[in-house]
Amino acid sequence: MLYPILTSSRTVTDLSGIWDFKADPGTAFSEKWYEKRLESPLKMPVPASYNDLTEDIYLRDHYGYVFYQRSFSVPEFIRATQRVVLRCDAVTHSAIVYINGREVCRHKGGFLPFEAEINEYLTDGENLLTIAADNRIDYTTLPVGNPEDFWGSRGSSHKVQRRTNYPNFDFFNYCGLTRPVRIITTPKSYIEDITLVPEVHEENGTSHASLKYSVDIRPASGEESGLSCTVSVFDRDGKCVATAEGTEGTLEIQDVRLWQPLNAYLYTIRVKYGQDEYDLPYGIRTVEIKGTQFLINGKPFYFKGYGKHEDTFPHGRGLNLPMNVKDLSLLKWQGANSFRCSHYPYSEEMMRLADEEGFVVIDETTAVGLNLSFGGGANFSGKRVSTFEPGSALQTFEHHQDVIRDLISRDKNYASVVMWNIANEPDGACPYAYDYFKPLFDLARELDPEKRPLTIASAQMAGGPDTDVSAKLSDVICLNRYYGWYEGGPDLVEPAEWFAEELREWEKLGKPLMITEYGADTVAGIHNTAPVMFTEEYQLEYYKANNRVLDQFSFVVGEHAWNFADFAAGQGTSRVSGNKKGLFTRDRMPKVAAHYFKERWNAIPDFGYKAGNQ
Ligand code: BDP
Repeated sequence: MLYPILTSSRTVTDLSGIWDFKADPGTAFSEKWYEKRLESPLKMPVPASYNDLTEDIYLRDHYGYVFYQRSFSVPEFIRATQRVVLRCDAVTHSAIVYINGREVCRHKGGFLPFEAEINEYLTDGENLLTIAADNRIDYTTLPVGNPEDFWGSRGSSHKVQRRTNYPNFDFFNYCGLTRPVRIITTPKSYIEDITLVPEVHEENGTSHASLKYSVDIRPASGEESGLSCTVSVFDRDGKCVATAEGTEGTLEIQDVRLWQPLNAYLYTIRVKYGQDEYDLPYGIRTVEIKGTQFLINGKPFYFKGYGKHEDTFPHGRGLNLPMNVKDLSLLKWQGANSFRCSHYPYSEEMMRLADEEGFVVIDETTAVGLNLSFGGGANFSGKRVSTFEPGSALQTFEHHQDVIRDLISRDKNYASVVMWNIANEPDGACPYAYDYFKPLFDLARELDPEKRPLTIASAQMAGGPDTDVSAKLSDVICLNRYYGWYEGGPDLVEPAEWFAEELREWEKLGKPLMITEYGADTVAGIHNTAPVMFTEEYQLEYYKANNRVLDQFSFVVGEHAWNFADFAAGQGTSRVSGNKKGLFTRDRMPKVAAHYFKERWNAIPDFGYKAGNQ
């Protein structure tokens, strides 16, 4: 799906601003709230999560629908001649859109965009736009939630209401219209999508790129033939370096300037079809796995960086452009070169920024919480269930396919994206895990025009290569490991030995491996002369001990610390106002270990770090 931009043929109207808002007490649909102006609404900004924007604990933890409403007009001359489209970049976790009381579309999944043509819904003058957003998560949604009270049934009815917002994952279930809502116009015959696949050849010390392209066009009726399609490539100085005719073909770029980590170079791919025109910023680079190496542009890359979250105060998971810029600035300051979109696709604004700034990205689906084995698997009134057993309670497979489809469709052209993560910490040791994941890996491989590497971020409880399904499926083994925290903390010596022992097992597979999570909760400002858990000193010693292990193994191609910054999580006895594993606080101040990583990462080159892995 194309990102909405202004071009000579397209307009974009951003509906960001203050909208009317009201939480559904359970009667909104029977009272048809979408047909009229909301009564006594709150004022709510879009984009943002609503949860932290009032002082009401019940709204913060509201579980169910909320209604957002505003009005807008589209001039008659535009409606008459152009295709008018409503695009929602993210509504958590599912949406029903109404215009003037009529249902326009529904969408499931809170982190990917959807759009609908709305010409036929529009009238002269003001139109009433209502978006009902539902934050409920269960065993059919991604992420996965516990529809019932997982933790027991004590408590008053008020408490139960609050407790029902209980995700099966460790981040706060922020909701709402978290990314922009826009009205886009295109000509009636229009460019639906663009797909590019680069191939780079070296000749006499210079690189040449063959860029295969295909343009997905939608002619208006009567214009099925006759409209021409032209694709041109412009360099950064605006010089046209290649051009081709037709909806499919190859563009030859001589002496190509490659997109490199932290040294990005973006061409502009200009597509013209009939009256429609679209400009796609595009970096040319290659990604390949060779033995235990992860090659970018043919050179062995070492991942330095973090698993992140889209999480700020008070936006929640709402788009926060200043913080996106600040975060990438902090990563650069530390000598980091990459991050993982844990645990859902990030905003398109962040992806475009990563492309522009040269950050290497592991792009992730919303598949988190796919593990029903916690607590002995007794989630179902005491009955043991196997997470992926066909017919068991987890029914995410079809939605998982949709998420993979939509994620790859949205992000396939980003140079920054070098790998797709199909799931975070699923029940990888479940005997049915292979049957669940194999078709998903096949689907992703088929859909990705670039055939990037695929992975799963594996949990410790999935075990080693003999039990963890990722040993069979992942192109790069990605491990989330907490040796010295959940495993063996507060000891840091023996857990490091266990870590090394485990890596020796994975090494036998002959695949590259990176650590996608390791960390220790650390409350900023808590210090001790001895490294005691939760102090900044413990976090520092924890990372030193683990990094000593990572440095011993040449097949280890990267380290992503968990987490970049402290973030909000569900309430519980092990979370002190959120997860405190950040190397930065939630307002982005460095803990002691952030300075240590700055020194470490600035000394580690982006390429060729592991001498034994050349
Ligand atoms: C891992 C999860 C991550 C959690 C982290 C933690 O992938 O989402 O936040 O543990 O416990 O299991 O901090």
